[in-house]
Amino acid sequence: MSKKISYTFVCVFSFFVTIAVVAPAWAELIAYDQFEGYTDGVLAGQGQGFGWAGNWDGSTDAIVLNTGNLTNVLLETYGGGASLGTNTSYGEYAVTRVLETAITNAGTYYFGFLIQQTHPGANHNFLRLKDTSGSVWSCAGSWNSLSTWQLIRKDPAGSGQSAWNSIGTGVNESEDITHMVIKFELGAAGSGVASLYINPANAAALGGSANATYTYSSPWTEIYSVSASRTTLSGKDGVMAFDEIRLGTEAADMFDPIYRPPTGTVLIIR
Ligand SMILES: [Ca+2]
Repeated sequence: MSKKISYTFVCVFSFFVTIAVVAPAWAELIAYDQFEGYTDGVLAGQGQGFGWAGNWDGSTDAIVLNTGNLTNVLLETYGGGASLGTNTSYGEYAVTRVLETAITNAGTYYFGFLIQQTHPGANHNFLRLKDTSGSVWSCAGSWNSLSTWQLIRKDPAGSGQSAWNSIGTGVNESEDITHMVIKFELGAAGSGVASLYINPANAAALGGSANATYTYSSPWTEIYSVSASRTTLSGKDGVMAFDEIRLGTEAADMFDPIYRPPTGTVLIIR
C-alpha cells in the first residue's frame, strides 16, 4: 500500500513539476513567431508560432529564410528569420498577421521584436500594431531620414502624412541587430501610453525610464494585428530583417525562453 501511494505521489508531483517549468513562458504570452518551421521563400501564405488567427498576408517582397535567424545575447532565438527589401521601386511593402484574439481590454501589454536594416536612416522600416480597420496603432523603427530610432504613431486617427508623427529615442540607428520593446499602458476609457525601449537589458528595465514615450490623444480601440512595413524613400535600396516577434502581458515575456517541447518526448497521462 505504501509503495502504491508513493508511486502515485511521484506521478502527481512530476505532473505539477512539468506544469511549473512550462508556465512562466506560456502563461502570459499572447503570441509569438520565431520563424521556425517555415519553408524558404515568400512569407505570405505561411505561418508558424503561436497565438495567430491565420498565416502572414501581404507583399510577396517579404521573404523567410531558415538561414536568416537574428540573434541576441539576451534572448534564446530559434529557426530562421524574415526580411523585406528585394524590391527597390518606390512604395510600401508590408506583411500582416492577425492575432487569434484581439486585445480589447485595458491593461499593460508588451510588443517586442528584433530588427536589422542595411541602410540606417534611408527608409521607413518598422514593425507595428494595427486595429481591425487596418489603421496603425503604434510602430517602432526607422522613420524618414532621421538618424535615431523612432517611436512612431498615427494620431489622431486619420489619413495622409499629417496624421503620422514620430518621437526620437536618442539612440542612433545602426546596422546592428536591435531589440525593441513597446510597452502599452492602456486605460479603460480609451486612453493609452506607449513607451519604447531600445535594447533593454532585462525585464526589470521595462519598468524604468523609456527611450521614448507618447500619450495618445485619440482613444485606442484594439490591437488586432502585427505588421512589418518597409517603404523605400527616393528609390533607395536596403533590407529590413525582423525576427523574434512577441506579444505578452508581462515584461518577462520579452525575455523568457519560449517553451519548446523536446524532440521525441512523449507525455503519458495515466
Ligand atoms: Ca528566429
